Amino acid sequence: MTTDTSITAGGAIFGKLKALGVDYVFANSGTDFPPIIEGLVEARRAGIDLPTPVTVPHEHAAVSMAHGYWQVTGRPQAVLLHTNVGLSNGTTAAINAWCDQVPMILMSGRTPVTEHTRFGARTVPIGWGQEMFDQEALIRETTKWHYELRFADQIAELMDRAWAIATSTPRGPVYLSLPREVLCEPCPRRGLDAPSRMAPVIAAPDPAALSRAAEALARAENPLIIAQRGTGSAAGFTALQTLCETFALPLSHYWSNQLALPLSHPCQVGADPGPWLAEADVVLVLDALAPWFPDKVSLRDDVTVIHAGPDPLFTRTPVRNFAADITLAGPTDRMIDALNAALTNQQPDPDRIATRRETIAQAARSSRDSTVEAAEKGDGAPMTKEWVSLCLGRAIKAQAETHGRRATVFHELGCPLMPLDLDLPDSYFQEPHSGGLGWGLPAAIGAQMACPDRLVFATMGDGSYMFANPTACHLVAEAQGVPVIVLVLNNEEWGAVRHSVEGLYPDGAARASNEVPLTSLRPSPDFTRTAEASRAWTETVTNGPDLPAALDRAIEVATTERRQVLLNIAIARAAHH
Ligand SMILES: Cc1ncc(C[n+]2csc(CCOP(=O)(O)OP(=O)(O)O)c2C)c(N)n1
Ligand SMILES: [Mg+2]
Repeated sequence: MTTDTSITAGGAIFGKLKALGVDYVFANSGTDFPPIIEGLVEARRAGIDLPTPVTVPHEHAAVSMAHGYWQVTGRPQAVLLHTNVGLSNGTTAAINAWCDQVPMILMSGRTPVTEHTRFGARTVPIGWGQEMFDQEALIRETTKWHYELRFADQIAELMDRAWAIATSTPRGPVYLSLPREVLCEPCPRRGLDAPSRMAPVIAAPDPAALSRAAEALARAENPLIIAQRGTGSAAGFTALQTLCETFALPLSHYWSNQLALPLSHPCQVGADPGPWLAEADVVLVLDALAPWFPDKVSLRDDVTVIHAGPDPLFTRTPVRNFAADITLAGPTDRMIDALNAALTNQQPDPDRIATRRETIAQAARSSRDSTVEAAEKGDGAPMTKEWVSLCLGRAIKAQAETHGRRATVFHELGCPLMPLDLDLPDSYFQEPHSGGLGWGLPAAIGAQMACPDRLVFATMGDGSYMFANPTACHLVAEAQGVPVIVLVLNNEEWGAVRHSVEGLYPDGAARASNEVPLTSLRPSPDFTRTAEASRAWTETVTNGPDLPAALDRAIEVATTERRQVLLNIAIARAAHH
């Protein structure tokens, strides 16, 4: 029984989440949910301000939607799953969120502890079947903090703590398990409508380390920046351009899953840092988990390596032994500002900077030209992924010029970065380096929910599309009125797996066989019909030159009818390179 001063705990959680700035609770419910659903309606009736609950019929999609929503807003969301089984379905997506340092409040019910008498106690056999000694163990390695709620009156304070820890440097998901009997208890309303009483901890670099980094960069003959996970914010994106321009610093997007510089920037030298690294005397590793390929790169003996980022040593990665002569910890955008400020005290030789600026600009130009040239050769039937990227990038530019529309491309073995030629900080996201496939489509839907007027493209391989539980994703996109544009780059195989076999055994038996085992996805399903089941507008494109017009039609439908779109695009099986 609840009163004027209390509310069912299952509903109290929603009110508190709203007060913490959460807009959506991505949920997949079960028999642990009666006090959550009852409490939610009770809270609505009581006029409490609540986040919007969204029914997501697969947990991997629910967690990935929160991931994509964060990427375009910087606002952490919440996910509510069903006991251990729902949580385990969501765990791959939590591994991705953890790897990408995406804050979110993850919750799942816990089967009732008690077997009788108490309200909320076990009823049907799953109450016993879903019991675990340690449910939190499922998610322990990929959360910053985890706890099992013991009493309803802990909710306000615990959620403050969960939120503050999730948003502290380095950010990441937190997990709360919710036993059903506790969710059934009345919860005092005090504190539920207030923002967090705990401020997140924002790390800042050691001033001495910062001066050493600035000195090293200023005296460098052959500096290099490797940036993998973007710049932390739009302001960081602008600040990094200033840093690169002022000191003529070349930047490589090596395996980058976000943009750090506009791809047309004269300091952006492409995705291969190899030749630059061989010469480099100072390398700034900007939030990069694996900045180079240790077996293929040898650095100069006298190189100074600076690692800067939220967790420059990636302390939760057991083995990661890249040299780190100077480490700077803090949010990436603040680090860039700090370096800009520290470098104002340095006076590098202006002639050296001017000469280097010209060399870098030439290299940047030629890398960009050869990207376009190679992509243009891929317009066959079937076509290459690079051709799709080139056409999509051109369509995005045309939309920006004629309609002022912004666009974001999600890429999961879909459209490679370089031929897209994008220029804006949150215009591109690739799957996290944890590579738990199935992230791209739901992350794009989450982003589109946050930015309804943006063009959002989910580009992915046929394998990645199937990992995304596409039926569940299309249902959510239709239910939420999300006009996401899905490009399935369909080579009828797990090409990356085949390439990996051929890379490790270039003269091996598997490569010499007609069909590399365990990589074929033939006969390919007609993916247009999967999407049409949720009334998407679809087309199959087999001929490269037909693609630009198909993209224009897709954008027209998405923007005028606000309806989801899927293009099933025939992609050539690329040779290993
Ligand atoms: C959840 C999960 N299962 C398996 C893998 C292993 N894996 C890595 S790439 C890949 C193939 C992806 O195929 P597709 O999306 O069609 O892209 P393609 O390589 O064909 O371009 C697989 C299965 C993974 N990364 N994640
Ligand atoms: Mg494929």
